[in-house]
Formats: sequence, structure tokens, C-alpha cells
Amino acid sequence: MRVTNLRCEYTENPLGIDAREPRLSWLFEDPERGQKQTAYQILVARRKELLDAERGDLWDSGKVASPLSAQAAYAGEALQSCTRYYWAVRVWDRDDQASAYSSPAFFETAFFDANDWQGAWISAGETAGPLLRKTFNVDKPVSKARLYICGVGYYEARLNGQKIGDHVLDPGWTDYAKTLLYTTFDVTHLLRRDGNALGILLGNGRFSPSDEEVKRTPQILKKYAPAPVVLAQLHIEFSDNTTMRILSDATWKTTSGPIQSSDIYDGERYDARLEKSGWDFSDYNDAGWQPAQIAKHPGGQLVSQATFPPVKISQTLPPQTLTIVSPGVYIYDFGQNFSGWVKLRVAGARGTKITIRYAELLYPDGTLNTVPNRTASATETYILKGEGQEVFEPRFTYHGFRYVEVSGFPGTPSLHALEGQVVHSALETAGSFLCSHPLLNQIHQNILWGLRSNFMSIPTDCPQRDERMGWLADAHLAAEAAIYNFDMAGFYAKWLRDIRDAQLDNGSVPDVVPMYWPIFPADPAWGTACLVIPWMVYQYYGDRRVLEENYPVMQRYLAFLNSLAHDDVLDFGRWGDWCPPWHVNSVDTPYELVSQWHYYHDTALMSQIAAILGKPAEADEYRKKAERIKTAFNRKFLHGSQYGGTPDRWYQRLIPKVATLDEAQVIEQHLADTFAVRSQTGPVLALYLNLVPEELKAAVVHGLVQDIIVMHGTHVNTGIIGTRYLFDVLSEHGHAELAYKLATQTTYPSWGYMIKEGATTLWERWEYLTDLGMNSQNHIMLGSIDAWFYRYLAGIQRDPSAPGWQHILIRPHVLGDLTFVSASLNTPKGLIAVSWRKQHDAFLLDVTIPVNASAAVSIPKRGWQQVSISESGVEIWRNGAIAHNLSGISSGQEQEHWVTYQVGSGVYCFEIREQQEQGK
Ligand code: RAM
Repeated sequence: MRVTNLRCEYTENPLGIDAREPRLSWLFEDPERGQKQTAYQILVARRKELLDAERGDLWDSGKVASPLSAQAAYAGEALQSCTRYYWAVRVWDRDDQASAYSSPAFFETAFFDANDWQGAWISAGETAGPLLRKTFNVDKPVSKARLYICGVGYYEARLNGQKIGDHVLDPGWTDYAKTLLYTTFDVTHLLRRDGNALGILLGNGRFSPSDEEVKRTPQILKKYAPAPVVLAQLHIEFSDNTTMRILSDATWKTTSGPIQSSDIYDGERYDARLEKSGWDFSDYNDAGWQPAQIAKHPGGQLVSQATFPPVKISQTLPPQTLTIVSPGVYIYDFGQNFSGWVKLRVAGARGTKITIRYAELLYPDGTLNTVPNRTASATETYILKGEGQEVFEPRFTYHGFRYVEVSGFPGTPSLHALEGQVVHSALETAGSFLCSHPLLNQIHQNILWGLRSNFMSIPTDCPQRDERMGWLADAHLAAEAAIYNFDMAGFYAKWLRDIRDAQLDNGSVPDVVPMYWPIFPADPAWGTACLVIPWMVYQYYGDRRVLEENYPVMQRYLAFLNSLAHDDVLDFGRWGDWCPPWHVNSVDTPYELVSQWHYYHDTALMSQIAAILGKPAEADEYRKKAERIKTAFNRKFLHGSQYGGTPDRWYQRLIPKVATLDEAQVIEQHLADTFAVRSQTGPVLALYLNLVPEELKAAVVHGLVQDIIVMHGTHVNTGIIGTRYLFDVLSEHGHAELAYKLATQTTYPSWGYMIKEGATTLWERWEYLTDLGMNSQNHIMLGSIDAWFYRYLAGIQRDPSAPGWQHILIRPHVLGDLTFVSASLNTPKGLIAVSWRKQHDAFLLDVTIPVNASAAVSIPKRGWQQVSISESGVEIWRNGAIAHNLSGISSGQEQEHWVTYQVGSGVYCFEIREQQEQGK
């Protein structure tokens, strides 16, 4: 019996938190089956030694009778700014046996009060590659030193010649007029006796993009200020208990540096000849430097980034091949599409100019195809200083790419002259999935790369082109897939803050958050993210605070939807079932249907959320409203047994929008035959939320299945919205085998088709497009299927009535030619693992259920009439009844396709076979 994995606000030993009532979590580990926590006790102390003596001077929760092991809110003496606190926890098990206290963990606070910030915002003015520096003396032993810093767009801080910390592209993106994220670094080990120098490089990022950038963007890109700015505070504590503070102010010195220009989209131009060698050491002569300028406060509230995963270099990829495409022009292929940049090693003459261009595709002749980048020039320029081996990597840009073109290299570059740096938000891995079908494993890998590439402090749509925006739909559609693979709670908590920042007073939210493109109002299938994301976080992490914090946003958002609607009908929409096969806007599913469905979805979900938060009257009101919206949905979109839309109205409107002549022709044809209006997404959405009248359900399911098999030759005809729900709906309505066929399909349109055409991530469109404007090779919005792998193939499902994995559903689907599936997920309760193997005459299922959780484990009968089940070699099921009682297993029940056991925590090895001899 051990208490492990102590976390504060989802983070291990966070440095610089600003939550006044931080929430503490732990895992209780015990191999014994059916183990539970019945009580806990938390101690929080100013000094670690107190914990050793089992004393908490700030908080001793006492023995709290509760199964709670996540998000226990601190309730001790008020916490102080800039202080480290230690904590430990012990638990009592189901027999009221106390564990030992955990080993101590800590959290350290940063600033609780705006007044804690005493430095000034400073800048170097509109110089290229601004460098700022400050020197100071340290004349006695240091016990602790912290740098608190926020530099926007981007900064890199250095102390005595070394980069501080391992974040890149810091701080995370926000609407800087509303929120500014600051980081706390422990710099104790970097300080020296006597002379010290703190150096800061600044980059434009999204804070001060160039004027050209602002001009060329199709939407209004905000420019917050003409030049990047920084606020920094270095707090030093000495062993003799005295302190010293170094604040950003007008005494700092500035000059221009080697980064001649930097832009997220266009890349970086670095002239190594302009390096100020030794500038971040104290003995550097800065006589020619200018004093720093006091800058305007960017406006946002300063918020700690400590529990929000920073962007980091997560791994290094070696290039796979190097090809010469013309004299002096080299193409590197990394074999994988990803987000980040390359690191270059080169030696050559001073002034030699190397150009590095990034792209996702090559033309058939092997040259770089940059079309998917659209207007992002994604180019690095490096000018050599000519001093032996030089190493360059950009700081304030990133790219989405698989290929890199190098030109201007002195001599012939080797394969090893470049390394790929994979860059994204450093989210902890939570899940794993592997099965016997290589294509499904490959799809899973592509989705993982797609997710990573699009976690860039916000969930972006793509990493390569002149966009990279936090489109709400792309994010919420992939949220479940993300949660099955990464620890998303801290990441989403921050993005939900971004959504709060973006909401207008009338409740309207924009399509992209942060609203660098202020597209208001969001399409309802996009805006729904302000409910879906908190709901997912609540469901998967048991985080109730996220519902509380965002409830007002949801309320205002629903009030806004109501204001757009008339007679319970919401027909505003912009994108609808975006990007189905052949199209951008769907011609099969009217966006009115999609909007109305989301109107219902949001209102019904809101009723549930209100009930959870103890607001029964509001819950009731939303429920009644949802009923009316549902009636309106069916009145408008249910035609016979079809949800195909009302062709006469919406086709007209689409015609002027279509991009190509081909598309216009397709629509003409549809117009000629209105009965051809069939949609997969329509019935899928209606079935998903149980909107179909009971007596028509079978017919609607049949129509959907026919459309998939007959009309589309066993292919999806769904856009991003329909695709998200299609697989669950088929699986829940007796057509899991069809879902499996779609998942393993290899002809267009399918994930297999993308992979056959060489995709290593997911495309934006079902089509292989290499020459149009909307053809990102790395979008995540069709990645929702990964959640289906976990939820249906492995069968790891949450129980909606027991959030935070208190109760788990395990129900693997044995489909197609699959012979094994193995998956796991780290949850707030601990590790859930499922591994199954199909043998000729048996089916083996190993399940791990974490302590303090229970599960309903359904063992598939595989069509056998009478089954016998054993667990770890002991027969526990025979003749349709429990044959033997085993520890951890409380009951069993046989249904048509499954035998379901209620189990407690522990590891179980089930084996099911056809029962040989009949008999009672
Ligand atoms: C595209 C984006 C995104 C989608 C919007 C509607 O520009 O890439 O994927 O959500 O359009």
C-alpha cells in the first residue's frame, strides 16, 4: 500500500503557481484486489522536516472520510507569494488501515498580487533582434534565486552565458490585452559570485508581427505594439536571510542582435556576423548600448504559467534521405511530417548565406512544393560568421514540414548537417494503443503526430500555413482523442481561459481563440467548444472546478444562441459539416441541420451541467428548452425516415460559394433530383443524441447503413462533424463491423487512402490535394477516430455517471480480422489497461483496474451459445451462472453478446471459451 504520484494542479512539484487554493492529487497503489481509499489526510508545511515529524503547520486536513484522491483543494492558512510549501498525504484503505505518509512533494507560489510586480515593462524599441542586458554583483552565498518573466511575443532569457530553462516559444499564446502568462525559473545554480549578467532576447511572435504580416493576412491580425516587450524580476535570497531584487527598468541596456527578422510564418533571418559575442556575461563591454525604453503595459492580467505545459523541444529526428535536386540545392526528407524546425551545423567562409526552406510536400520532380504553406514563406536564412563549426537553430518561429530544402551551403552538406527539432506543448503521454492491424496502428501514429503538431500552447488547426489558429471545432472534435493520449487537463484549463477572454458581453464567441482573427459569431458547431471542452475535462478528470469556472461563459453563450434563434430554430451557420469528401461546404448536409443539432446539444448538455452544479431550476429550464429545440429539429429535418435537409433552400445559397466548376456541376445534379439528397451526417447526429422517434430508429439506421454501403461503396461521406460521431453511432446501433470496415478502408475517402498516398499525419481534406489553397497535410480535425480505437476496439470507456474514472466500463469489440488489441490509459485514479487476444477456440482478456475505482468488465461471447469463463485459471462462469466466487469480482450477468462482471481494482486475466458439454 503506497501513496505515489503527488500532483498539484495536475503538475509535479510546480514552481510559481498562483492558485490560492491549489488542488492536490495522488495515487493509491496496492496490488490487492478491490482496494479502495476510505479516507485521507493531507499535511502542508513550511519546512520539509515538519513533514518528517508528521506535522503540517499550515494545514492538517485531519482524517477526511472520502474516496477523493484528485483535486482536494488546499484549505489551510493563507498562502504567501514566492514561497515553497511541502506536502504529504496518507490514506486509509477499505479495512481502515492507514498507509504511511507519501514522500513529500512541494509546490511553490509566485505572485498572488499585482503589486508583487515591481519591475517595469521595457523594450529595445523597433530594433532588429532586440537584446537586453543587466549586470549585477552577488557578494555572498545564495540560497535561492527565481526569475519571474513575461516577454511578448517571445523571449529567451539567459544568465551568465546560459539559456535559462528548456522552454521554447515562451510564453504561451493568449490575447495579450487580456492575459499575459509569466514563467518562474529556478536560477539558483546559474548565479555566480561577483559579476553576473542577465540577458534577454525578444521576438515578435503574435504580439508585434511585422506590418507586412498584418497587411497580407486575410483577417485582421492584431498588432499589440510596435515592438516586443518584457517584464522581469529576479529574486535572490542569501544564506544570511537578506534578499536582493533585479527588476526590469530603464537601467537595463539594449542593442540589436543577430536575429534580423523573425516571424512565426515567414521564419527567421540570422546574421551570425552581428552576434555580440559574450553579451550575456558580466565583463562584456556594453558602452555602445542604449538604455532600455519603458514600454506600455500590454494590458493583460499577469497569470502564472506554472501548471500549464510549456512548449519544448520534445525530440530530435535525424533526416532519412538527402537528395540533390539541382546544383547546390539539397532536399532533406525527415520521413515524418511534424512541427518545429531544423538545427544546422556548418563551417564556411564569413558572409556565406544559407537558405533553408520548409515544406510538407515535394513535386514529382523532387523539388519542394510549398503550396500548402500558402503565403507563409517558412524560410530561414543563416549568414555565417566564419569561425569554425557554427550551429544554428531559429528561436522565434516554427514550421510544419517533412521536407527541407537547403541552398547556399558551402561545399556539399552531409545527411547529418541537419537535425529535426520536434516542437510542441510538452504534454505528458497518457495512453498507448496497439493492435494486430498494421493500418490501424499507422492511423494511430499519424493521429499522434497530428495532435502533437497542433498543440502549440493552444490547439491549432495546422502548423504550416499562414493560419495556425485555435479553431474551436478542430479542437473540440479532437479533444477525446487528445485525452486518450495525453494529459490534457492543464492545457485545456488555459485554453478555456482564452475562450473566456474572447467572449463578448453579448455572449458571442469567435471561431478562433485566442481571437487573432476576430470571426464573430462562431458557427454553432465551433462555439459548442465552450461546453464540450469543460465537459470532457469534467468527465475524464473529474474536475468540477472547470465546470464552475466556465459556467457563466456557457450561460452567456446559450443566451446568445437564443438571441439568434427564432421559434426554437437556429439557422445561423458558416461552416457546417466542414470538408466532407469532394467539398469544403457540405452539399449533402445543410449547415442549418448541423447548427440546430448543436443548439440542442448545447442546451441539453447545459441542463446536465446545471444539475451537477446544484442548480435544479436552471437545469429544468434548459431541459424544457432542449425539448422544444428537439421538436423543431425533427419538424424541420426529418423527412420520411431521412435526415437529408431541405434542398430547395440551402443549395441556392451554396452555389456562389463553391470553389470549382466541378463542384457546381455536382450541385446542379443534386438540384435536378431533390430525392438524391442523402446525408450520412444528418442521421448520425440525430441518432447520436437520440433525437429519432423510436418507431423510426430502425429505418434511419438502415438508411444510414445503406448510404454508406450502397451509395458510397463502404465509404464515409461525412465532414469533420459527422465523422466525429459516425463511429460511435454505428457501434451503438449494431454496426460496429461496418465502422471497422470504414476505419480500415484504403480507397478514397478514408484514412487508409491518406496513408497509401504517403501521409504521415492527417490531411485537412479527404482528397489528396497538392495545388489548391486549402490542403494542409497536417490537420487534426479528422483525428476523432482515435478515441474510437480506445473506446471500442480496446473497450476502455468512461461511465458518464461516474466522472473521473470512479467507475469504468470495459467492453472490447472483437471486429474484423483483429486478433489482438492492447491499450492503456493513465487516469486520475491510476493506470487502466486492457489487452485481449483472439484465439481459435478462446478469447483472452487481461484487465487492470486502478485502486479506488470499480469497473463493469464485459467479456465478448463471440457468438458462442453457451460459454465458460475462467479468471487466472479458476472457472468462474458455467451454465449461464457464476461458478465460483473470486476476490474482486462481485457479480456477473449474461447478455446477448457479453458476460459482464462487476469488479474492483486489481489485475484480472479472463479467458472465455465455448462451453463444451451442455448440461445443468
Ligand atoms: C480552415 C481551418 C479550420 C477550420 C476552418 C473553418 O481555415 O483550417 O480547420 O475549422 O477553416
